[in-house]
Amino acid sequence: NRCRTVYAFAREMYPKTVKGDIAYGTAGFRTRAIDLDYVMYRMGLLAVLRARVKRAVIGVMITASHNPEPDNGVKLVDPMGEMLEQSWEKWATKIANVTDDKLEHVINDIIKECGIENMNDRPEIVVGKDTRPSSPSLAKAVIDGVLAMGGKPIDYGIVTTPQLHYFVVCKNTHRAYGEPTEEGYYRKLITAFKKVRGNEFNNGNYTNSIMYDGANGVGAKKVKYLKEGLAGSLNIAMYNDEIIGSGKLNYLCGADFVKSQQKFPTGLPQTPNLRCCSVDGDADRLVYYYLDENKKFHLMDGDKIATLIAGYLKEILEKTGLKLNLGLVQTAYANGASTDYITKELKVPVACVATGVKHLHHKAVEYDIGVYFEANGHGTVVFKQSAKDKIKNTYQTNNLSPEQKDATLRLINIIDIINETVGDAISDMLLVETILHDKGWDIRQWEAAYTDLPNKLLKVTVQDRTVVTTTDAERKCVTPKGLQEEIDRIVSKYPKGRCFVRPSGTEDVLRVYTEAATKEECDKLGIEVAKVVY
Ligand code: NG1
Ligand code: ZN
Repeated sequence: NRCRTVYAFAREMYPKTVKGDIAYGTAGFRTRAIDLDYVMYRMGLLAVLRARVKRAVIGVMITASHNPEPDNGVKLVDPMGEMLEQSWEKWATKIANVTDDKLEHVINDIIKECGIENMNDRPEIVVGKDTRPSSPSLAKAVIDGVLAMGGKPIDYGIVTTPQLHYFVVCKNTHRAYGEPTEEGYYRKLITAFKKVRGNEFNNGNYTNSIMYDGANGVGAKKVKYLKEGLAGSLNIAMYNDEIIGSGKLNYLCGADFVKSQQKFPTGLPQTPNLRCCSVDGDADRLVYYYLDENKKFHLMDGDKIATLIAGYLKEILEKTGLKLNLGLVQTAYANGASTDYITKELKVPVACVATGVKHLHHKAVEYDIGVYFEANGHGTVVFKQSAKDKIKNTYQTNNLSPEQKDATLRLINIIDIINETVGDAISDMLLVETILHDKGWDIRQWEAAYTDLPNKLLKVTVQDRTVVTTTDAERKCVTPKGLQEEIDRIVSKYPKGRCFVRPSGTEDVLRVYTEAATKEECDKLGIEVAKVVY
């Protein structure tokens, strides 16, 4: 009966209307919203199958993050907040592309291959969406899929991507990670933040006011609750909070605009030396920046955030006397100056992995405390359970000096400020503010740690981007034959030159990243390499 419902719904309400295939990539499915109805319905079906296999709650997030407003997308969230396991991406791609009359075959294949015997279980599927005007109808399609397959949809409405990951983890840990509600999320962050900050709201050169660019999206809607809860201890001045459907989502503002254009966003006051930050369309990326007296723009991107956090955690750990290993995970897009600084000055080990948060996350969990960030501002810190236990148990012992006790308590509260489940712009902002406050730094002192090498990211449209394959965390091309040798030859002409070429996982383009000693050389290097790959 159930099966009949599944296929009748598919044919009658969510027929596959698009001929071309789509692929479940680093960011799930992402394309024009008008082409996604049937994909959403089928992701609802798949989420229930995944939940039955894992015997756990699974999440479905509807968002296209920093993309323009007419786009949308969908990602599945695994039980501990991770991105969907890689081996299931093929099922997602298969179920999304099969014709309506073959849908039954694919579902039966999944059931058989994964040995699903609990087809009568009714697992919970938590569903969230961003503020795009297309999101409500797409969420309905997901929910219809969940219901048709016999799951129990829990609709959280409009939430940030990291909030949805948090809800999934709270539910699967039976609330050990926190309350699976929006209130629970804010309460956890606000309580921990206030405990660390204490009653001294300002400290040294640090002042407790920040300009916040909400990208006209969910990050603007949600920060209001935080703003109220933090009133006094941190003053958040909010900008770019247009009403839903304005068409302004991510337009000339938001973390992706600021990072990729290296420009000050529209809508914020251009007062010199104000500490500003931007989040992206689903509030999982964060960047900081300011304008100086000459209106020159200064960016503190994901690398700067990562080094600030890693350096600070190292200091705190030293104060506690705890022996825990700390590491930082970056991608090839991390500025070479940041990697140099963190290895040589801070002496924290650095690993480089392929683009995509799942790769960073998986590497970071190898450390007791793993900090991971993409240069674009997406990242977080993860703690091994054993490390958390050690920190808490140490705090209970009686042989700590007052300084050790203080540092250990600080670390305990900092863990609660962090959303370990996935990169979270709001939680990351509270962490950065906590560190700057403790150090008594203004944004210029933070910036002074190291100077970014001039860098450039180019997109090159080619006939078939899959002809380019890479190795060594995407830093070297394997095919086409001879390409890497040619790149090496060009790069060797430029002082401090670095360059790599890789196919994008989210757009039909090749990306060419370059770094060099001066801006002019960096641009020239980019153009030379782009000509070779074109
Ligand atoms: P692709 O399109 O594979 O380069 C982009 C970002 C990633 C990551 C994913 C997922 C760059 C250069 N690439 O990947 O860092 O955020 O989107 O959203 O920023
Ligand atoms: Zn995002």
